[in-house]
Amino acid sequence: MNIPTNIATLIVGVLVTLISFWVGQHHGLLPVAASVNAPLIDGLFDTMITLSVGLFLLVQGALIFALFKFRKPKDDETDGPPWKENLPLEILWTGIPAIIVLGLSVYSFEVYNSIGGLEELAMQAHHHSMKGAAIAAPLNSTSQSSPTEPRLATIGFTAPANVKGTGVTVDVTGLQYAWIFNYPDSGITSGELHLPVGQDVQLKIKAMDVLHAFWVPQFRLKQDAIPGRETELWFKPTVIGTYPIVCAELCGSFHGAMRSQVIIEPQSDYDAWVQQQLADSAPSDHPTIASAGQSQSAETRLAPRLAEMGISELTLAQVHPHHDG
Ligand SMILES: [Cu+2]
Repeated sequence: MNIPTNIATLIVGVLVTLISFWVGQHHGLLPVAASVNAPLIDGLFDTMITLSVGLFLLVQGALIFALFKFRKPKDDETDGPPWKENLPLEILWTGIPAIIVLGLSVYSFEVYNSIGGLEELAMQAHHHSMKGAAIAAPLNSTSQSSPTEPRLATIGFTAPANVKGTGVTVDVTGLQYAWIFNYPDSGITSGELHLPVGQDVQLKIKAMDVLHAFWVPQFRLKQDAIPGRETELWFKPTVIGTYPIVCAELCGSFHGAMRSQVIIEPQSDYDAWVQQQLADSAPSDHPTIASAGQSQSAETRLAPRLAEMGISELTLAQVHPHHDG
């Protein structure tokens, strides 16, 4: 048997291709793309949908076609002709999947690299090599995780091209069962993440207790929060709006309730929010506590707000980087 090459096959091929491309562009399965990373992920996803639809139509079409075409005629008890092998067909159905898988591997690796996925690995390699070097040269042990370290550049890793991580830095802490956001520049601690639109953002993610995962579907970003190890995310929010922050790692009985939200707003609104937060947490707001003087800790000031969130002062003392001593 040869591979069929007639006009009907050609038409079917063109149709399958057109349908696949159409579905790949119009599946509507993804939420709004709200970060610079999102179009990259979506391009990969659309490509995979296109290929999957094409393969699905081909395989199911061949099955249904064979059902009718090779149906056993009534009262026909004879067997079909025996087939031993079909080399062209076997080359085709091995070669095409191999090319698809290889192409998707290279493509997805490129996307992963563009959104800074490899940067994390480079950091770890760097940290490990620095730990080794620190024994011989203690002065080096203080320089830790700058993406512009020459050592990283020489092995081909640089900060992701589309995000520099220079705009807003936020310390993110996951704990059973909440997210806490600390802005080291202003000292603000919040239960929801506010960010100005169009600014490069760097999140430094930690976990207090067990594994969690920081996930914003609209950013197409997900990063593990790991006890004892800091992970990072870089992105730039591009669309104003309020999006869910979801814990994407089963972390205990109330994992499903471990949600917060990220508010992407114009710079002026963001600045106003920062001012409001600073005013809210000012010592004068809590006269009984304020009488303790200027030396009061951030934990003490923030305690009333966090009590509302169901987070204990003890927990906060562990989370907040500005605790005494
Ligand atoms: Cu969790």
